[in-house]
This record gives sequence, structure tokens and C-alpha cells, in this order.
Amino acid sequence: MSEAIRIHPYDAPAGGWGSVKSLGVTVARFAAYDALPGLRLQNKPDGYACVSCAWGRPQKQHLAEFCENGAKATFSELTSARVGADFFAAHTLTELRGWSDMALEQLGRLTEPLRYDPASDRYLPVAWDRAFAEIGAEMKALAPKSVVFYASGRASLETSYAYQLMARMYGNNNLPDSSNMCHETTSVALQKVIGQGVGTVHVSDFEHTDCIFFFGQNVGSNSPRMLHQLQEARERGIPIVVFNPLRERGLVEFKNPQNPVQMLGGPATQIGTQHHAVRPGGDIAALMGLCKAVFDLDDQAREAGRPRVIDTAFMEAHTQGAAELEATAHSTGWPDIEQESGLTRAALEGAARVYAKATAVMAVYGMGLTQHKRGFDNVTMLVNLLLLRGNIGKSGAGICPVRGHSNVQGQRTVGISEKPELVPLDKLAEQFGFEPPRDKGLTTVDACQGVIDGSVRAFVGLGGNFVRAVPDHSRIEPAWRRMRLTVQIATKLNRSHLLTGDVAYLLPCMGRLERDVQDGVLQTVSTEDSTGWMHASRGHHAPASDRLLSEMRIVAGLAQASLPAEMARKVDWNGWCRDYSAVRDAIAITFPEIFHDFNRRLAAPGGFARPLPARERLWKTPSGKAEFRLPQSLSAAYAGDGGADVMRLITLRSNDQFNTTVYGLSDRFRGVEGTREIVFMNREDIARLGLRDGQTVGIGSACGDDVLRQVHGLRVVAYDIPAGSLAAYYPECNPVIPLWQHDEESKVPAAKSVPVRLILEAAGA
Ligand SMILES: Nc1nc2c(c(=O)[nH]1)N[C@H]1C(S)=C(S)[C@@H](COP(=O)(O)OP(=O)(O)OC[C@H]3O[C@@H](n4cnc5c(=O)[nH]c(N)nc54)[C@H](O)[C@@H]3O)O[C@H]1N2
Ligand SMILES: Nc1nc2c(c(=O)[nH]1)N[C@H]1C(S)=C(S)[C@@H](COP(=O)(O)OP(=O)(O)OC[C@H]3O[C@@H](n4cnc5c(=O)[nH]c(N)nc54)[C@H](O)[C@@H]3O)O[C@H]1N2
Ligand SMILES: [Mo]
Repeated sequence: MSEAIRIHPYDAPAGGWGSVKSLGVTVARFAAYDALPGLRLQNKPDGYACVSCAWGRPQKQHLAEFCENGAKATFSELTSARVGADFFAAHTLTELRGWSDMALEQLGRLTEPLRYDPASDRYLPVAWDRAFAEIGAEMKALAPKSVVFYASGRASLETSYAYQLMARMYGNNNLPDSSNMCHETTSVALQKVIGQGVGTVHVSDFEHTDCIFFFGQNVGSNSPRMLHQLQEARERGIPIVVFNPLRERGLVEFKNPQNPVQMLGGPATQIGTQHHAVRPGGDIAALMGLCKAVFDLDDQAREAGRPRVIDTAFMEAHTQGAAELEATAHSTGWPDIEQESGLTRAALEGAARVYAKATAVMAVYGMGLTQHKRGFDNVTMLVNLLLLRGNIGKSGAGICPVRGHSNVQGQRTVGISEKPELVPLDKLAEQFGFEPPRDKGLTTVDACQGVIDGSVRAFVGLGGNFVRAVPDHSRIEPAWRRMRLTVQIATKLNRSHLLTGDVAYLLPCMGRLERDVQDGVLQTVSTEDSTGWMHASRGHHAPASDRLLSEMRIVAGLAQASLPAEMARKVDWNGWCRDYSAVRDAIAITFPEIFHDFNRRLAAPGGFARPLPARERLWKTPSGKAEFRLPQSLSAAYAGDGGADVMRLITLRSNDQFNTTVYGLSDRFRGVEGTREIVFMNREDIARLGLRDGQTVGIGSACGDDVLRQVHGLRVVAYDIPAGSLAAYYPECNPVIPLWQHDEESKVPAAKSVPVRLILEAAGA
């Protein structure tokens, strides 16, 4: 299994033959040849919603609406490898905890329900009925507030709705989902300033935009289908201005694997027209610089009697707080902006001129903005910039957070949220005849804290790899095993399943690509993409095993076993399992504005869009206007313990993983093959610290508390990254992130700009 380690600069475009070759390797790796013909159905009206990213689909579809990484996700789910009772009989969990994420992933699909047997330290098969009954007995004995119901962002709208209802009937709002490690910053920040917690753009806006600002999102690896829209925009001559500490290949150039001319030697499309290597955590400063420069351009225009640069009519009618922003921008000095952003005044003024010339600007962003101490300010500063020229609520303009999991936005929409104020609890009360809990539930960070302090006694996971995805592994893993009960619903084995409570179950489910037949009828499920469109999805492949249940059946089984009988009876769980359209009818009653006529509208090819009030310039904020907001500080980062040697670490994804699922060891675009144990470093830092390219080092948290948080055995890779910064892979580096370092408003762990210092290791490589 070990591949040779090769580190080399990569200068081929994103897409192109590299992507075709990588796909071939993946098909062979998973022996998923049966999956190939099915790819044509990916993201098509008669097919299935891709299980990889959440990017939207154009209404005018391309011949193939899949990408290299979507196909990888498909193959990995449709792998021919299986992991069943015979495997678990041969391996203790203690042994398996020594396996890598990639080795666990490659075991293939889980096939039957399992219960942990502490005497033999193994998972043993258990019948479904028995598993439900035993879990139910445990749940009934626990205090309702001590149980957490996590969801990872993939389960359908139907299952997610049933899941949140179960949690609330059980007695808590402890419904964190992967959003709490991801775009919750967006949900909180956009709700505050524009009155809706989701983005305002549709995919069709890319056809009308005349400028795109792109912050902290690695499109080539993490939402490659968007490269089509970016390529089309570039072919119209639209500038794309990129702010990213790294020069990510997908933002440099792209060859469309579905375009024969480009593939047979035609030139690649240049994507980014300006690249600004902002320092990690430096975006608030960069955005303040951009706003300052726009105000300056406006002053100059006014003095010269030219048309204003600022859209004063929009600002007067639709916003509040502009004067405070203007005063702050004027009083913030360029030296401070340059120092914190790592960018020059000239570079920021150049970007601002491009912004000021365009009439419809779109701002696209990802984890590079949300996962910081002041991620909230990153997002609200980006909104400030857009508002200055009325770039929200007009064609071709808007704010475009790129969500992660394929239904993470939808899960929040149908009620998976720890924030009771975001859920129509009165409606649920009336609809189902019970009193939902009204107190705040636990976020991901709160849940981890509860596991550490012992107040959380049980964890139910609807997908995901929670223990691996969260920060501070060395504190959370030991505490995790002191819980009473862990229940994991999953398609594939991962490290979280190997860390069990006293009583533990691993319940295998069908994936979205598989035919979900209930009562002889093929069921339809639905998801919401990153642009607020709802899509139907029907599986086309045989289930990986005949002992799998659908996620809907598992949730219904848990609910019926865990809720008091009189509560369980309030929902027709069995009816819901027989016909998912009945769940959609219930969703339509709870959320009529978004889901009225759900079943009818879902049948339309291309699905339907939810209302986006800010898109219509209806601002559902307390003031009824879009709100300019001042940042708390110019830096989005934690300062660290003050040592001169403290650096800012970015933890990020390779091109060969989906979150904690590691497909392989190839980060093609960054030129790293055969290993993930690396740390990218600036050449000057390498020289300054007396290190060598290729040498082995460790990194340790420099947060200033007295907990030891370290990762060892990382190979130094000289890389084009701002001085004083490091980049390394998630989840391997999660142990160095303290749990208490998170966005101050949303509690999303601060996985970018983590204060660390290098540790010299005895043996060099
Ligand atoms: N193939 C594949 N697709 C995926 C995923 C996957 O793992 N694999 N994961 C899915 C999920 S859940 C999510 S949330 C998304 C994640 O997709 P992204 O949002 O792209 O997440 P990351 O890989 O963490 O990369 C963050 C980017 O931000 C940049 N960055 C880091 N710090 C800063 C900063 O301070 N400022 C700026 N401006 N940029 C910064 C990094 O260099 C990097 O390019 O992708 C989704 N799609
Ligand atoms: N340091 C650092 N940490 C991070 C991040 C970072 O950038 N840096 N990113 C954060 C982000 S953005 C996110 S979203 C989280 C991700 O955190 P999670 O969502 O918890 O993790 P995933 O790796 O996406 O979960 C993968 C597992 O989900 C299960 N699974 C896959 N498909 C299905 C399905 O259809 N049904 C069910 N029931 N289970 C399924 C499989 O068992 C698989 O092993 O990690 C966060 N953690
Ligand atoms: Mo995510």
C-alpha cells in the first residue's frame, strides 16, 4: 500500500488530463467498475444528487454534471469492498485504532448492525430489533439533556426532519451538525447583517456577473463543478480577484475535461486575474483596506465632479451604519492594514479599482473566512464591501458561501439546529401535539466540552466522523470513552466508531446512490444545495448488503424504541418509512414558506428554489435594513502566547480526501504524492529557522494554556506561502487546535490561523 513519496512543483492546470488519470486510479482502487455508467446520472433530474460537495447545478445542464472529486465520492461509496462480521471477529478495536484513516476507509462498506463487546474488545453482529430495543432501554434511562444528536450533513431532508423531531420529542435541542465546524459562522453572520442565514446567489448569476471576488475557498479540489461557471465567466472576460495565502491551482488555470479542444492541446483558461496572498487571518484587514480604497475613490470622484463610486441611492434606501464604517475606514492607517493583511496598499488599491469598475460583483468564500477567532467579522466585512456598491439583490451580484456537505444547508433548513430560535417550535408543538424544549442546545464545541466534563453521557451520530473532525484530540478521545452510550449510523468504518462508550452500536445504512425500495416502491429523497435549490434524488444501485436499512428506517427505529410510548405514537413513523412523500407533507406544514406543495414542486426537473429575501432586497433584520457592521479587531486570528517564533497554521484538505475520509495520498495540485505527513513552509522561514526542505519537524500549539498539544513527524515542504504561516492537513493536525479556540460568535473551531510553533525533531530525514 505504501506509495513512493514525491514532492514536486505542479504547474499543470486544474482539470485536464491529470483529472482523467486520477479518476482511473480511483476506479481501480475501489474496484467500482459497476459505478462508471451511473456517473451520467449524477446531478441530473432523473438521477441522484452527488454525495460530495453542495455546489448548485446550472439550469442549463452540461453533458456531464460530475467532476473528478464527485466521481471519487461515488466510487468510494459504490466500492466492491465489504467489511462484515468475519473481519470484526478477527480484529480488536484496540488493534484497529492503530490503523490509518485511509486503511479504515479502504475496508469498504459496512454490511450488518454491530454491538461492541467489551469482554473481547470486538464488534459482534446483533439483530436490528435487538439493537433498537437495547438502545431504547439505555436512552430511557438517561437524562434527556445528557444526550447529543449529531448529524454530518449528508442525510436527506426527509431523514433530517425526522431526526430533529426525534431529538425534540426525546427532550433536547442538542442538534449540532457539521455546520457547527464549517459555515455556522456564515449562518450567524449573514442572519445578523442581511437577515438570512444563507447566501444570496443562484448559479445563473455567474452568467450575469461582471466581477468575482474569491476568498479562502479551494475550488479545484472542493467544489470543482464551479470551475465550469468560473471558466464561462472568464471566457466573457470577467475579472476574478483571489485572496488566498496559497496559490491554489484551481484558481490559477483550468482545462475542462469535457472540452475536446482544451484536452487535445488547446490553451487552458486562466481563472484568477489577480492573486493576493493574504496572510492567514488577515482578511478583515484586507477587506478594511478595500473599503478604505473604495471610499477614497468615491472622495476623488466627488471632488472631480464624476459619478459617485458608492451607490448612495442603495445605501440610503437599504442600509444602515455606513457612516460608522466610513469613519473607521478613514481612521484605520495603511501601515496597520498592510501589517495584518500582509498585502501592500498598492495591491489593495488595485483590487479596489477592479471592484469599483464593476456593476455586478459576486463574493465567493469558504473555510478560509469562517474558521477563525473572528470568522464572523471576516464574513460581515465581506458583506460591507458588497453593500458599498449595492452588490446584494441584483442580477449577477451577491454573497456566495460555498457550503461543504451535500445537504448541510438543507439539514439546518428542516430543523437540525441547536438554536431553538431558528426553528418554528410552536408549529412543531401544534402539528405533533407535544411541548418541544425551548432551551439552547449544544453546539459541536459545547458537546465536546460536555463530553470532557462528563455532562454529556450519550452520542448519536447520523453519519460523520465526529471525534476525528473536532479539535483537541488528546483531550477528547480519552473522555469520549467514558460516555455511557455511543450510537453511530454510517456507511463506512472510521476512527470515531473505534472509540466507544460503555455500550456502543454501529448501525450500517444505505447511501444515497442506492435504490431505497420501501413497500415495493422506489423512494425519492431530497437535498438543498449551496444556492438554496431543492433537488430530488433517487438511487440507482443495489444496496451494498441486504442487511442495511435506510437512514429513515434507522431513525424511525431509534425513535420508536427511545421515546416514551405515548410520545412515539404522535408520529406515524411506520407510515413515514413506507412512503417518504408523507414526510415531505409534514415538512410542508412546518415550513410552508419554503416547502409549500413540496411533493408537486420537487417533481419539476431542476427542482425548486427557496425564497431568499435578501435577493429581493427584503432585509429581515431588526432594523429592516442591511446592516454595515464594524469588526472587533483588524485580525481574525488568535494572537498566541506572544513568542516571536509563533506562526499561523492553516489546516486544510488535499485533493484526495473528503473531510476525514482519505481516499489516497495524492495532493496533485500542490505537488505532494505518497504522504500526508507534511507541513508547507515559506523558504525564508526555512532558512531563518535553520531548517532544510525535506527535514522532519513537529508542531505544537502556542496558545498559552498548559495543555500539551503536538503533532510529530511532519516533513518540511518549501512552498509559496506567506512568511510566518504554515499549512498542513486536516484531520492529522487537529490535535494542535485547542477546543476553546473558535469563532467567538458561532463557535466554529478556529482551524485556520492556529497559533503554533515548530518543534525540532532529533532525526532529520
Ligand atoms: N473533494 C472534496 N470536496 C469537498 C470536501 C473535501 O474534503 N473534499 N469537503 C467539503 C466540505 S465539508 C467543505 S466545508 C468544503 C471546504 O472547502 P474549502 O472552503 O475550500 O476548505 P479548505 O480545504 O479547508 O480550504 C480553505 C482554503 O482557504 C485558504 N485559506 C486558509 N486560511 C485563509 C485565510 O485566512 N484567508 C483566506 N483568504 N484564505 C485562507 C486555504 O489556502 C484554502 O485554499 O469542501 C467540501 N467539498
Ligand atoms: N482542522 C480542521 N478540522 C476540521 C475542518 C478543517 O478544515 N480543519 N473542517 C471541518 C468541516 S468544514 C467539517 S464539515 C467537518 C466534517 O466532519 P464530519 O461530517 O463529521 O466528517 P466526514 O469526514 O464528512 O464524515 C465521514 C463519515 O461519514 C459517514 N458517511 C458517509 N456517507 C454517509 C451516509 O450517506 N450516511 C451516513 N449515515 N453516514 C455516512 C462515513 O462513515 C464516513 O466515514 O470537519 C471539520 N473539521
Ligand atoms: Mo464542511
